[in-house]
Parts: sequence; C-alpha cells; structure tokens
Amino acid sequence: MAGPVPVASSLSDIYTVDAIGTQAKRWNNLLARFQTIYGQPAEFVARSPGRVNIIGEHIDYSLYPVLPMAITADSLLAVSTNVASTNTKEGHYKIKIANVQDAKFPAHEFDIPYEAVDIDATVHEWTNYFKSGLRGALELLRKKHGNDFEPKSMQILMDGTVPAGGGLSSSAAFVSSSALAVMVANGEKTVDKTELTELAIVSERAVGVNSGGMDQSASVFSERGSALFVSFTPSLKARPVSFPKTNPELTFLIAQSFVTADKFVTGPVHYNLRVVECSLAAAYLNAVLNPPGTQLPSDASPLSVSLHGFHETYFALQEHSSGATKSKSTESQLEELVALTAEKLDKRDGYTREEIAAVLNISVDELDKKFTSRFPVRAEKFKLRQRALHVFSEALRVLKFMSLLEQQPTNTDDTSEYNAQLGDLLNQTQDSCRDVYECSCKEIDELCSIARKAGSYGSRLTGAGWGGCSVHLVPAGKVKAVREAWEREYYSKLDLSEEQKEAAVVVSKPGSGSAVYLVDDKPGPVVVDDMDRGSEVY
Ligand code: NG1
Repeated sequence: MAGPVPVASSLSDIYTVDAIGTQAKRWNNLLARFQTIYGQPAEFVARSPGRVNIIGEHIDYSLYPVLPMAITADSLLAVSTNVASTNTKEGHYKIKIANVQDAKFPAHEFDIPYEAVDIDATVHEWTNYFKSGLRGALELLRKKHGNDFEPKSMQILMDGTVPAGGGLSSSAAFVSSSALAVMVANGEKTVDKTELTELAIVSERAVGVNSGGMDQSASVFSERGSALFVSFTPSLKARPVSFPKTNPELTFLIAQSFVTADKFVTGPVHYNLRVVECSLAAAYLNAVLNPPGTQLPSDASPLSVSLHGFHETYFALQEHSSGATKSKSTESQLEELVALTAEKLDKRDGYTREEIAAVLNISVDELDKKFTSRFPVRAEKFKLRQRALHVFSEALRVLKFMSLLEQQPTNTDDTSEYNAQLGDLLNQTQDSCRDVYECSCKEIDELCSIARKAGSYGSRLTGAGWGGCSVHLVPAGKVKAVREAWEREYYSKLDLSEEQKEAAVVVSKPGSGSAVYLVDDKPGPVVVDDMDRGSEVY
C-alpha cells in the first residue's frame, strides 16, 4: 500500500461509477470558479476524502490498530502557482485562498515569511487547516531540499463536501489535501503516501487537537472497494481488507445525528481530555504493575506515552522474568489487561491530580507539565479505569472483527449468523462508547436503537462522537426499512433544510484515497469534456 499518491487521469480513477455524474458537475464548477476568481486556469487539483470508521474507536491515539474506510465526500483544492509577485513582501510568499462556499468561509490573502508559518490555534479560522498542512509540508520539503528552500506562492480554491463536525473527518481530509497541494505546487513529482500521512497527523495537532492517526491514514491510503486496516506500531502501516461475500449482502449506512460536535471547542472536556486520561492511565498502570523505575517508551502518540506502550513493556518484562520462550497471543494479552485494569484501577469516580502524582512519584506541577499543558483540559478527576477498560476491550474487538473477516462465513447460502457476529461487535463498541468512554450522546443512541429495531445487525457512533455520525451494518434488504424508521422516528422531528434531509443518510461504499489530478496535462477543459460524453466513458 505504500508508494506514491496516484495521479488520476480521469474521475473514474477517483470515484465509484454511481458518484461520477454528480462529481463531474462539481469539478467543472470548481475549475470554472477558479478561472473566474483568479483570471487563469488551475494547474492541478489535490484531493483527499473523509472517512467512516468501521471499528476501533478512540484507540488510535493509544496506538492500537483501527479499521476505517474512505468515503466519497472529500476535500478538493484547485491550485495554481502562477501568482504575480509584485505586491508580495520581500522574503515572503503569497497564499491566496478562497472557498466555493464563500459566504461561510471567506477568502483570505496571506504574505507568509519563508522561514515559518504562524498558526493561531486559539482562533477558530477555516484557513488554519490549510496552514497546518502547509507548515507540515514545508518542514518535509526543507528536510529534503535544505533550509534555504523558498516556497512557491499559491492561489487556491477549495471545495469540501465532508460535513464539518459530522464525525467523518473533514479536518483530516482538508489537512491532507492541503499538504498534498503544497508538495505538488512546490515541484514534487511524486508524493509518498506514508510521508504525507505522517506529516498530516503531526500537522493536524497544530490546530489544537491531540489527534490520533486514523483519519489521515484512511484519507491518504484507502483503495476503492476495501476497508483499511491501519496499525501504528512499530511504524505506520495500512493494508486493504475486503469484506467476504455474504448472503444477505451487507451495506454500510451512515446516518447524521445533526448534533454538531466541534472538537476544537469541546476539546478540554471531551477529546483532548480523553487523550490525557489514556496517557495518564498508561503511566499509572506502569507505576503499579511494572518494576519500580520502569520507563515507558516514548512513542508516536500525542503525549508520547500510550496504553499500547505500557502493554508492550508489561508483557516484555513478564516474559523476560518468567523466561518464557513463546509470547502470548495479542488477544489473550488484551484480555489479561482488561482484568488487570479492573483490579488495579478500582476507583470508579476517578483519580485526582494529587492521587495520580503520588503514584507516579512526581509533583502535581510535573504531572501538569507532562500531561495537561500541551492542550488545556478541564477536569477535577480523571477516569483512568473507564478509559483503559474501553481502550483494551475495543482493541480486542478490532482483532475479533478482523479475524471474522479473515475466516469468511462457513455456510455461504445463509450468512445471517456470521453477519450477526460482525454486527454484535459493533453494538458492543457502541455500549462501551456510551457507558465506559462516555463519548456518545442521546441522539446517537436513539439512531442506533431505531436502526437495530428495523433490522440493522450493528449500529454505533463513528469518529470522535458526542454527536456527529453513526454507522450501521444493514442487510441490503432492510436498508429501506431502516431509512423509513429514522425518518419517522428521528428526522421528521428535527427542523431540517432540504439539503440537510438529503445528506442525512448515505449508503457508503469504500472509496479511494488521496489523488492528484493534473489539469495542465489534458488538452482543454477535460472534466467538462468527459462529462459531456456521458457517464459510461469514465
Ligand atoms: P473525528 O473527530 O471523527 O475526525 C477523531 C480523531 C481520530 C480518532 C477518532 C475517534 C482527529 C482528526 N481525529 O475523529 O483520530 O481518534 O476521533 O476514534 O482528531
């Protein structure tokens, strides 16, 4: 799966057949608007999609593997580097950036000094996501070409269709496509997928969220028709995973709750707090279960110590001291960790800073410096028990889900039982997210229970939660019934615009990841030509 980001020669390299008609119109509009705004054609388009996570929620930042897939909705950046330098400040380059939704996302023009990209993460500004991709890409370009590297000016028009705050990872799509656009604009003929993903992960943390790496991996690496198994240790790896043929056939439905969850605003009590709680749980378990003085490895997680790091250290030490010649399976290790957590982290109402600092043998100031100063969090108590229990049990569910996919169903005439086993794991994830990790909300719980009653095998929140989207594993024959039930029991009670009603539920097929489309390469307005020729030519 590693290798360069593909260069698409037509929209059929990017989208599934059913999406091409709508996408061609949208691309035409983007390129035409670019010409109108900047008075010249775009040179290329950089594209990265959103994603839906099938299973493995809130465990990527603890460095456990996850199973997302890319969706059709994406972020497109049309770009030209042909920018007049007349009014650009000395030692600076110019970034002109506009959005097709200009009323909501106003255009900006920045003169940026060669040496640094300033991002004010305290201000919630749409262009921050571009700037964070820019900053990450320039760091990489400097590593490659030396510190004297002078970035190119760019004019950009963005079109994003991943709903913001909807749990489908609009931010990762925007940051990854921005970083890709900057690399291509600065002359990189090939962009390595792993490099792009790694820089997008680090870049996104510059916008104020301690993000894991799932979304950027799904956005960059995905392949059409497959889900993606993403693992983070010993290094970032992604491989496509296909679903076996089942009977009844399985469909993924994505349903919006229309509760907007803004990670940036609620980070101190939701997302960022969970990241802190998981790292504190890792440090605490290390202190109570490993020999005194054991240091956890510094790893790629946001706060550099993770539950996965603890997991590996614990079993390496156990094996060493018992002289074991064979390692336990990861499944049985995770089961053991669930039991150990339940025993050692027994305070259900949480741990104060003072209590944790005493066990870690550090001062409260040191604890705050190490764990809570990177991004602000607001909490009197940290629920270490619940967070570690969710992470270890969810990591186990991902492995069980993968082994079901790899096993294939035994009775291929009727795979209902197999389908139900897959669905059951999704339902268990939802229970754990709701009751243990506390990242669901009543609207998502409601969507899940309506869907299950109408025939979904498994229903759960997807993404960060606290609103946003839900994902449902539904037999093809029940899709209509599930949609009708949601309409009757949920959506008809909300005051939704026509546009919202249309976007509320999507049948999702696994889509492809990042791509570059070179407009320059083609004679004339190729996207328009292709569309005129009808969808069968794609
Ligand atoms: P959303 O907020 O749905 O894009 C977030 C994180 C993921 C992962 C999930 C929970 C970012 C960019 N994404 O996803 O890395 O931790 O929550 O599984 O922060």
